[in-house]
Amino acid sequence: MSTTTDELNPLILKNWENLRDFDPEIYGAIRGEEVRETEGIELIPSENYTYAEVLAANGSVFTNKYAEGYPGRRYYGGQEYTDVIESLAIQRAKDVFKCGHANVQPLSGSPMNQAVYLGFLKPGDTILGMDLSHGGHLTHGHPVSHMGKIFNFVRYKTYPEEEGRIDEAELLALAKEHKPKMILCGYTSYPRDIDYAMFKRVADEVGALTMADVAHIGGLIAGGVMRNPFDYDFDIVTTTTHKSLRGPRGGMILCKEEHKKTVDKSVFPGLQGGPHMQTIASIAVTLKKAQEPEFKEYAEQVMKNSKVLAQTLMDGGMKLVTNGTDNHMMVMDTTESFQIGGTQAEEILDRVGITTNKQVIPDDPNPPLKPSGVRLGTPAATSRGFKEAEMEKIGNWILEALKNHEDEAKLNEIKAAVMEMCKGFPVPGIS
Ligand code: DSN
Repeated sequence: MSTTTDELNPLILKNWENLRDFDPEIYGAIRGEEVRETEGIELIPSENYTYAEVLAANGSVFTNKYAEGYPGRRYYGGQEYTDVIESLAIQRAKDVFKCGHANVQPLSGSPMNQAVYLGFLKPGDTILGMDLSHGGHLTHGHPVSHMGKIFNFVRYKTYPEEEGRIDEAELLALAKEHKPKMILCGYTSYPRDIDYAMFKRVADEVGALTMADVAHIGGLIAGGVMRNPFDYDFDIVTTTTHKSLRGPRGGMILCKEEHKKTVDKSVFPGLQGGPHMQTIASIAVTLKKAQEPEFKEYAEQVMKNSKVLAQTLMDGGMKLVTNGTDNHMMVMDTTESFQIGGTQAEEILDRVGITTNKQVIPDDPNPPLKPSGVRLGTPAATSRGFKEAEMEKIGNWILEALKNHEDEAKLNEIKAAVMEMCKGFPVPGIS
């Protein structure tokens, strides 16, 4: 190959032409998804529109490469470029999250949490984590998750009517009774910030490790608009990279320097084989983006948008779990507000081009596939440039659609308005 490394490879466009010609069904679905993501409003709080640069890195030749091991000590040859990208990703993660070590190899959120438990604990050990209907994740010990079978999860709850407060005395009593090896905070459906100092106090009382799964709010911590668990001396922090951080689908385990060996051994060879180097290249790009001043502005706007959306919904009679939000997310109790279950509400909103996801509410009497609520969030909408004015419109469309869901003409009118507004806000890397 006679090109220099800073020249664009002229085959890039040809690759897409080849895909279109060879496999029109798959190509058509990719183009269809581009249209869907462009024409509708994306409010699933765990999704985002990644950067054009990340799409490029993620579709790169690093998908060809095996790189089991870590920079400087791999089990295959030909690592001069893989070592460059992984070392950069690690250093940038340490800088962004202000921590002693970062492992950037977890394939996504579930393996990242599994690697932590399996590395630091023995089967049967106790983990004190959040009740799942109050916002905990499947990997925080749901019986259907393998982790729930291997470890003994004990649950704490929130007070949803008191803004989702977690009671320190209750947490301490549970910790003293069950003597957990690890105390876990950080959630998948919790609209408030976390009192890491309180968790650390309780953990210190019983000699437990502290872990925060900040998958949802990693970007908001990176942008400096939410608390960073490392400022409270946490041991381990896990985050996915595709949510508020705006990167590729992946995961990272961040920790104190003293835990480096345990974490690295647990990810590889403990749990995984060859890391996905195309993802690691994209994570490095994402973390470079997170260090730019624009990312702080982005994180601030995510929070402002979330406040406006929550207030608009509450003003229109929607009951929100925890009665508001301190982060990018809110959970609507559509059953109590409008006697519409979460599944039906999600379908009604899909019908008008607003994508959300059904969600259990604390101590939900209904099962996860037919829950009482719907979860919303602002990271993706903010990435395409929506600000407060657009969020107010979206909040009102949600209310109108739910209140008039039997009126086809009204739903068509809202859908047309949604598409019209979206036309003015291109999606990064797509439109
Ligand atoms: N599935 C993710 C979410 O939607 O929150 C958590 O892993």
